[in-house]
Amino acid sequence: MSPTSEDDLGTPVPLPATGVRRVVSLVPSLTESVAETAPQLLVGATDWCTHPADLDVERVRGTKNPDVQRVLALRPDLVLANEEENRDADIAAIRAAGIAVWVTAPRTLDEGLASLARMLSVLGLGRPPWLAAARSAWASPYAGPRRRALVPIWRRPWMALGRDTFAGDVLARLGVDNVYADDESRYPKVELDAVLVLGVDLVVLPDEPYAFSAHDGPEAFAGWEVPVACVSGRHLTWYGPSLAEARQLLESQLAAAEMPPAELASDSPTPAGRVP
Ligand code: B12
Repeated sequence: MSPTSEDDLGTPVPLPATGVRRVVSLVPSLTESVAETAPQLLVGATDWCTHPADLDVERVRGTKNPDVQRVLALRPDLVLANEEENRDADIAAIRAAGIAVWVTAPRTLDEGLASLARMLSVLGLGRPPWLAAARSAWASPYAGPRRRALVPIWRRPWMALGRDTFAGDVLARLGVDNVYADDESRYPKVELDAVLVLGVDLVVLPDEPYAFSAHDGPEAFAGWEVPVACVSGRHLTWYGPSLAEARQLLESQLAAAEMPPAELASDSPTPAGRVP
């Protein structure tokens, strides 16, 4: 009989008695976690699995549209997934074909670290040094002043971090409170004109999933009279080895927030939309 463990959603996952030897990851940050710890286990990953840069495994298309037949053809012992990155239908199809799937679902930094530890232990990998480094990097509480921020993650339409997100918790631990933390959605579509009434003193623009940059994003907030911080999306939203350096990097990127350029972009609110 195979051993069984429960994934983050409490679903029993049957595991091979001989241990997990072939893994397909459908989540970029989990791909990096396995690749940095035991690269020989990984046989497949998505086209969006960009780290480590030299990762040389079969690609199975996107996180939201994996090629299920290609996943199955790789004969994995275990497929790694995430509740919000992947679609239930794809996970159900893989399970229906008799392949075990481990679904992660962290919504806070602590849940992320615990989820990674459990996933790595199911893979027979124990506690790698990067996980200890990530724990220690985030161990001390933030003690400085707090700011209220809008954190867009998409443009056309504008979408932002909402309720119960891993990235929202990471920012909260850096003194940045999300103005949409109590929204009913986790990634709401937002009207920029409506945001200012919420009281914003910072805009945080990660460079993924939308590739916000100094040239695409900050200009939409001209007239808001609040600084804009361009930050690494990977360090903000990925639960994995990047957490070991994320605190220091994000702190410095938040500290470097600047007033946006003066010209107004076509989809920015007018200064009249600002509440005095
Ligand atoms: C919000 C968002 C995020 C959120 C996470 C939620 C998500 N991915 O949906 C954050 C900001 C964390 C994120 C991160 C990333 N994202 Co993203 N993201 C989006 C965005 C802007 C909206 C998606 C959306 O509407 N989600 C909300 C709804 C659909 O999700 P939901 O309410 O959570 O519902 C889903 C789950 O609940 C799930 N579900 C429900 N019950 C169950 C049960 C089980 C068992 C499971 C498994 C699932 C499940 O099914 C629902 C439908 O998918 C899209 C772009 C766009 N405008 O569409 C890109 C997009 C989905 N992201 C994308 C990518 C690639 C990424 C990143 C890899 C970063 C990057 N390089 O761009 C990272 C991965 C982080 C990681 N951990 O590895 C791509 C996917 C491409 C593809 N073809 O597969 C998109 C399409 C953007 C793009 N570049 O084109 N993203």
